Amino acid sequence: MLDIFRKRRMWRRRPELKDSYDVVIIGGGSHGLATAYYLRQHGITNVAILERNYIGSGAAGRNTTILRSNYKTPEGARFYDASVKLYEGLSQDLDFNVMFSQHGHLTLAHSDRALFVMANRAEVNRLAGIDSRVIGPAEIKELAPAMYVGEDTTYPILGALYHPPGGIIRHDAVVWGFARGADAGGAEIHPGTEVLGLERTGDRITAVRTNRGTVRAGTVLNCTAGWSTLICDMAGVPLPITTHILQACVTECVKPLLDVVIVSSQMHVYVSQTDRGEFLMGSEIEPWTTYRMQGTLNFLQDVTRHVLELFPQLERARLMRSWAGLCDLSPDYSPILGKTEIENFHVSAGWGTYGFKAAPIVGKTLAELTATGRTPDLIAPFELERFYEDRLVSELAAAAVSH
Ligand code: PYC
Repeated sequence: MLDIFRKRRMWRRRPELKDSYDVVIIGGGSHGLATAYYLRQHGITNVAILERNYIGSGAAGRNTTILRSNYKTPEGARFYDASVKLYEGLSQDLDFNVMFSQHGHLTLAHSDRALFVMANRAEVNRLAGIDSRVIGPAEIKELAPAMYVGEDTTYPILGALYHPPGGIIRHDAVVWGFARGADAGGAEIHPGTEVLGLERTGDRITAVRTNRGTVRAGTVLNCTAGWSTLICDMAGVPLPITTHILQACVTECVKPLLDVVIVSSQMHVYVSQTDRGEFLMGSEIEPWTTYRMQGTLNFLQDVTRHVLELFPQLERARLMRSWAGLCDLSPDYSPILGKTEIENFHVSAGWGTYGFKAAPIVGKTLAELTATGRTPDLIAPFELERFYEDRLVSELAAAAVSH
């Protein structure tokens, strides 16, 4: 092969599956790939990432690309803040441009009650050292001059929670960057490799059965988001998770109008403008449970109605694409991250609509747990065990998606 083509390959071709790995990661999305990447920092390189489809084909490729850390609980805020900080340095770490546009995030308040909740969130955020504050309509207008902030609307804007470090990022660049870094560190990426079963002896998983053969594993990590309950069922570990869809869509490209992320819980919308110029918008999580990633007309009608109240100038813009992603919802809307009752089987699950934001910090902390056997302090509040000990970390209503 010519050198020029060899250099341009992002990662090695899929090799044959070996009989055994130190770590088998199920799920080739942002969490699985990030974990493989950070495992290398602990000298663990005999790693296989098993992906049923192509890498990034699940939630990593079907999200809204929003990053932020203005969460409701101190545990959540600290955790997502660590993630945003890793994202800030990720292009440099990976030597690959992940196109993080950190241009700020506004959560609109349309009632006194909403303003009170925002003020509360700002306090929690600031105590964790996170830049987050309540602002009034004049400052909102300065930050988003194209948005309609008149009082003659269904939901007049009284203020907003302003979070300057929030922004958007290229989701596929994150997937490709982590995949390239993981591959360079020796991890094997196996797309088209479906997990069919887990072999368990006592408190250990001994092997992973796949459509390409059975592999023995020192540690198994379940990073399959929307499908995490199915994989955990194979291990005999029930998860308190239900899987739903969240839909989003983009318009055709229009001239630059918006360079902050706009979110409204009351209108159930979030809107941003991509680097290409599309308006990316989404609405609330669908209430029914499903693994079918199929969109609905109702969603398109609702989301466009609300977005047009904020951006009437988009009236003639055409919709180009829509998609639905799986969201694995836990009872308190915080993740289920770390150890399970099986000593060599750890999970990254229960993300709801927050998973993509957490990819680097999940990778770093899961890698540390795998390498040392100790749960890092940052993720201790998110252990599965909390549901048996009544230690919930409620992130209910920390987003505009009805959860
Ligand atoms: O939590 O920022 C968020 C979000 C946006 C869309 C879905 N979740």
